[in-house]
Amino acid sequence: MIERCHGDTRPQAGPRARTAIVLAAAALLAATGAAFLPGTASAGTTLGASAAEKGRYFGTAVAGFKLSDSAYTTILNREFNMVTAENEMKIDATEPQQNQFSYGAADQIVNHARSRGMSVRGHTLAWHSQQPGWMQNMSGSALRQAMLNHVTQVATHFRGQVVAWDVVNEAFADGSSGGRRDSNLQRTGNDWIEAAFRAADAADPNAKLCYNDYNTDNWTHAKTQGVYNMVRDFKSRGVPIDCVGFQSHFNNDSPYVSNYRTTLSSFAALGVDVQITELDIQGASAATYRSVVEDCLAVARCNGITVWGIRDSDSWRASQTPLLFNSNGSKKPAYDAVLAALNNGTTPPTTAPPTTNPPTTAPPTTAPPTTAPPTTPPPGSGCTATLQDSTRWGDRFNSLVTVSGASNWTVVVAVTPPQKVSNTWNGSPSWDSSGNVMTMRSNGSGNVFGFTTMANGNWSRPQVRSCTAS
Ligand code: G2I
Repeated sequence: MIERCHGDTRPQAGPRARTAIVLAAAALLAATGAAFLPGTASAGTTLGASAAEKGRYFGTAVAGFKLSDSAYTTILNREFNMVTAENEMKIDATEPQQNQFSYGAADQIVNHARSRGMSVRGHTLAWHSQQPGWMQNMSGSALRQAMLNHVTQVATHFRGQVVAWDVVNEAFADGSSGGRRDSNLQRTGNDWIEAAFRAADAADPNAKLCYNDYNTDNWTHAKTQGVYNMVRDFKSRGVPIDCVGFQSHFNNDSPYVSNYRTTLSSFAALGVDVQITELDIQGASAATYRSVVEDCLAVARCNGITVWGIRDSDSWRASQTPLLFNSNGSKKPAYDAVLAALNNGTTPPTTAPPTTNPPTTAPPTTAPPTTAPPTTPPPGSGCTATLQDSTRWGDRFNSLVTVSGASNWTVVVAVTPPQKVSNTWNGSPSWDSSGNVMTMRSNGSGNVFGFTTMANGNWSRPQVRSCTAS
């Protein structure tokens, strides 16, 4: 059974955090009997397709200059459904001279990904590192304004193309302080992080806005607690933060620890999504990779995993051979372990995940799954579209629509506000101005398309309004 993976196809309307995430997925397509394009990924046999069946994504960092390497792109296109530009969206790449923006390399990666149905994580808008020379030399209010302008310009450029932004990267100090890292940005005032989030929110109200850091995996570490306290504070004051990225560069000095799941679930309990954003593991222990995947699957708000490169030779730490593919492109035991974990893993819990100290906010509870029969709309002109309930999570649910009577079709589906469609697959969607009515057109992926609806408290079934053959 062949599946074609999904793209970022969210509507453009709706308030930010209330619309929740984007990154859910294709499920149960194997059971539909749908015909799909040859050459696309099979559910259960690639990282992206298997993650999608669990309502998650599996991504990789991509270096733009490697897109001409067919061995590289073969693996990229086959395995992954999320892409992060490894360097091309950083400040020095996108604004090399003040107010002169340069998007060519990043656009190339975004276009490569999105034209193949992969989504894109943006990395990163504000960071003490990889600043262009002009910014390194700035301070005070001039720097604050330059940073905010950068956030605004870049988030605006990629608006609608980036599903989640690392708005601020690595702002906390290592060691026992649990406080902020000193930097020129920090010296503009402690509120620089929330200012960056507010600017990003204004520029792209639909992208998920993440804080991203490393060495925040161990729940007992001061740095982890420092970030946790900031996120809790942001949530309590309404600062628009949607997600926390855990880079998860595991090595002998900063190893995977068994309380990692506690870390993920504790942050999630604050009301943010969690994402594993730059995973690599020194030596690529299959067991450790498996544990990381299982930990993510055990936390309902863990949306997905991104590895920081494809082959060992692509890694920033190549000598540690930390990735899932050998330098010759062959799959390593860690790859098999990850795929098995994705395929055998537990579905997201329908009850709240365990929380740990200090729990603050109760995780959302989940209504029981509906068992209502499929809804059949009135026949349209020349085709029939039948909507069927699919996988359901604590905050969202999937629907599958099967079209009969036409191979080129247009189906109109409506969701009920405040529901929002956060993801689609196997069709080309467009939206009305409300963002609640989706017009889905066939795109050669067969006669079954799917979409994820963020419930936002309303679990009513989306309605098929029409099916038109074209
Ligand atoms: O350092 C590992 C990662 C830690 N978290 C944030 C990530 O953004 C970071 O990624 C690495 C890239 O993998 C490296 O590729 O960030 C480094 C610094 O931005 C990247 O290294 C840079 C080199 O410093 C540059 O000299 C080089 O021109 O890569 C550039 C492109 O190869």
